[in-house]
Formats: sequence, structure tokens, C-alpha cells
Amino acid sequence: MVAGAVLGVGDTAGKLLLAQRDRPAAVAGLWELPGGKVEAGETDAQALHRELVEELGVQTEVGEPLTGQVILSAELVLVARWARIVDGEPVAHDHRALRWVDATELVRMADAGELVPADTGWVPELLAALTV
Ligand code: 9L3
Ligand code: MG
Repeated sequence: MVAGAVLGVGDTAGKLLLAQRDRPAAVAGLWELPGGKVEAGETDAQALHRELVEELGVQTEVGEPLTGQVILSAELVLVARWARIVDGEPVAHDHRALRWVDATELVRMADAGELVPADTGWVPELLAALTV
């Protein structure tokens, strides 16, 4: 699994794109870094690019990995990479909603338990990128 830490540019500079999960029930309503499964023959970066086209309808430039990985299950490991939108406006094709959040809002959401548990370990690194 690979998730994208999509940082804004222009109007959304200093913000991070979060997506609200619609399923499964255990995490529906919580917010995540968008992304999905790496398919056979894909690199993590290729998979993230494809997932962000499918889920958000945008072209992205995928960058470096964030630190660490999250073991989701015996066969699923989640990693995250930085990304930025190079073409298109994000639309929620696979999520309930999308929002751009600044550092203050990200802290509030993390403290309020509004993020998917799998992604919370990345909050300090995300905050560092939002508060430069
Ligand atoms: N997951 C956790 N954090 C994320 C993403 C993209 C995914 N940022 C977990 C939630 C699901 C599983 O990975 O249990 C599958 O995700 P998807 O393929 O439904 O996006
Ligand atoms: Mg997904």
C-alpha cells in the first residue's frame, strides 16, 4: 500500500490534502492520505501516481518517501511518499470528501482522533513540511 502526502502549491501552499474514507465501517468518516494498493510490476511511486489519478483525477509528481512504514496486516505494508499536483483539481472519486488542511488544523484533527490510525505516525513529519 502506498499513500500520498500531497502538499499544496499556489492557493493551497502550506496545506496538505486529506481525504475522508467512505469504507470500511471501522474507518469510514476518518481522514487519510489518499492512496491504495501497489499492483504487480509497479513501483511504489508508479502505484501512487495511478491511485491519485483514479481517486482524485489529478496528475502528480511523486517525490521521496516519508520515514517509516506501517504494518497493516500479514501481507500489507503501508508507506507514504510526498507528491504535488501538476495538473487538475482534485475531486473525490473514491472518498466522501476532500480538504486542504494547514498545520493548525492537522494538529486539531490528530488530537481529535479524526485521522485514520495508520497515518498518525506521519503527523510530525507532515507538520514539519507545513510549517517551514
Ligand atoms: N490505509 C490506511 N491509510 C491510508 C491508505 C491509503 C490506506 N492512507 C489502509 C486502509 C485500508 C487499506 O489500507 O484498510 C486499504 O486501503 P484502500 O485500498 O481502500 O485505499
Ligand atoms: Mg484508496
